[in-house]
Amino acid sequence: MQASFNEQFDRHGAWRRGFAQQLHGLREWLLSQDLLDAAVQERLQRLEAQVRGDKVMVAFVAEFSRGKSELINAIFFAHYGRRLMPASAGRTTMCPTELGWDGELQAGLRLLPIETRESADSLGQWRARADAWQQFPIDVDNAQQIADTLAKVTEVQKVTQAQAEAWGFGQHGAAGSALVDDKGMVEVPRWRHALINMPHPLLKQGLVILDTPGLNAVGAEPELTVNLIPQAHAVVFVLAADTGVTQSDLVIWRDHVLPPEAWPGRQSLSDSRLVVLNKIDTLWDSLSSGQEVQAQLLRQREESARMLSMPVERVVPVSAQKGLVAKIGSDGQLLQASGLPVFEELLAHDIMGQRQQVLQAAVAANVRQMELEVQRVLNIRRRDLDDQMAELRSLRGKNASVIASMRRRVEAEQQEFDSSAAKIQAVRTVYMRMLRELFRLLGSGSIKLELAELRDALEQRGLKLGARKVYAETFERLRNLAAKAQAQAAEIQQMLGASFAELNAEFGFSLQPPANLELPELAADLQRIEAGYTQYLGLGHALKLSSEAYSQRLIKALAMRLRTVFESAANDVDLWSKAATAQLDAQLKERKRSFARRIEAMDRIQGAASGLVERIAEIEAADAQLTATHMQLRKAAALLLAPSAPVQDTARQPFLMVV
Ligand SMILES: Nc1nc2c(ncn2[C@@H]2O[C@H](COP(=O)(O)OP(=O)(O)OP(=O)(O)O)[C@@H](O)[C@H]2O)c(=O)[nH]1
Ligand SMILES: [Mg+2]
Repeated sequence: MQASFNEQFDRHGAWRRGFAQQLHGLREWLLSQDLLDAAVQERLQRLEAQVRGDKVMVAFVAEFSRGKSELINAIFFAHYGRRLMPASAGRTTMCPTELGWDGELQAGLRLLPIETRESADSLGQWRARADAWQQFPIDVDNAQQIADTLAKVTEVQKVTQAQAEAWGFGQHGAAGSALVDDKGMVEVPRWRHALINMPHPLLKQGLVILDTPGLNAVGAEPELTVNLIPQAHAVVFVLAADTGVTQSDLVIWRDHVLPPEAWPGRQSLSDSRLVVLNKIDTLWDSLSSGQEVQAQLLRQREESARMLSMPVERVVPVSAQKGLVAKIGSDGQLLQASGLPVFEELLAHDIMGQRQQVLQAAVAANVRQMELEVQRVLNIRRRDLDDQMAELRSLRGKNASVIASMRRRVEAEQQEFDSSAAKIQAVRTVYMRMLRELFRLLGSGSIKLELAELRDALEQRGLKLGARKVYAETFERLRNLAAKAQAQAAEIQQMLGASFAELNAEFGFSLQPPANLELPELAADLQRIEAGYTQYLGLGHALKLSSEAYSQRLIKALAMRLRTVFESAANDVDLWSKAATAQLDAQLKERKRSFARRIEAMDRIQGAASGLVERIAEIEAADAQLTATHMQLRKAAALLLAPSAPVQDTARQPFLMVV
């Protein structure tokens, strides 16, 4: 029970690795059968990369001092026998802190100085510049050294109010307006963002944990509130039993945890949000009976659930501190009382369930498509064998001159076929032109263009009361852009459909009209982003928006997010396009091969009387082989599509061994 989160995550990791291995095996096999065309290859590679490199982000968000960092210590780092992430009374974690593992880098802490806020570049852009970060190596076997290093995330510095404002802290400072000292100085965080790279088993498997500081610091980093938190797979919101749900808890919940509207395309929100009612040990009062404490706890859970509009089962009572102590001291009873195991179980179940669902959906769609694509080639091969067989049978008992004339006929056919290449080339040229236009629509240039007006509006000095309107118009235009891209896709599809029909009629190909190219994710994502950002343009943020640097960061963060979304649509287009045109290549190749075989067969038959019989036997064998290949393909696809697909043992061996 104790390692439930770890165990579940481990199982998920094994599942993914097994899956990736199976996909890899399938690819090798297809290659050996000469069935791996560009489209299938691309599809499998993407799927493999998605399954292997899958990251899962869990964000801990709450008002300061609710115990976020302590909870992270208790869940992930108890085996170090001490507290690793700094957790103490008052404000502690001063900058957003991401924990993960990147094997390319050394274990260590990287810190981005707060001064980088003077530039309008987004956090995403800074991530790519290694030299902007200060690096501190950590010794993974030395808990004390790790704790000492991680203490840096609590560092602050005093600056003038003007400076604090330039960095986006408004007149709040990092620690509330009360902290302007008698010299007029404000305390602000020393760092803007921290990245901890640690070879923890869970982090190695793709888990990323995001610890955040209390309210003001969260609000000051648009990237965090508009990109990182909304994209986290799970958000843990922490309340403290000794304070109950305060006004500022509610503000954070409403502004940063609870997305403004139901998110299209996602399962219900409550599945990805967990509320922790922490510090329940403060209720373990020696004067009250156990029953009284339980009753009070239940009341508090119900009250919290009501205020946050969450089901009460998703408000989990926990004592992070006692959980940590219990794990370190191997005190089973205290651990149960801390509620930590129940929470870990829920968290693991949520995250893994969600990720597995997403991955399985991707796998299902791609494997089915791949199977169809491969089947198509197999069908062509089969038809070709049938034709060859008919041709050979018609030659039975015929004399040499009949065979020679047949050979000439095949050669003539071959020449005629070569001329189809020019026609196909013409189709390709038109197609490429149309495709380029589609990629242009989805490219970063056109997003930049659509954002120009909003950028202008936000970059003006002073209060930006008109920003909301410009914002709505901008999204209207972005939606139009998406619609245009969709229309262009439909046009391409039509063009290909018509050209394929012509090629089929003229040259006897069996080109299938390409599947519909739909970009439903694009529209849904746009809607999500629009809803997610609206709040930052409201009156509540008017003051913050009057800071030029803040506005610039906001628009950069928005542009970055939009680019990702449009890029992902462009990727879909790319895959679709490869699938459509790979058919052309495959059929040309098969046809060329078929001509060569037919001519070779005629030569053999002319050379020796036994040639015909031999050739017919060969074709029969090839036909049987084809049937076997088809069966293997179906088996492999079925295996990949099975809901609980690869278990560790079978995953170790290439799937074909099973056949
Ligand atoms: N009694 C009790 N104290 C706790 C518990 N969890 C955390 N604390 C204490 O609460 C204080 C704040 O904990 P942190 O983990 O630093 O809180 P945080 O939410 O990370 O706060 P910031 O980093 O400032 O945003 C520390 O002194 C912890 O020891 C708990 O379950 N019970
Ligand atoms: Mg903290």
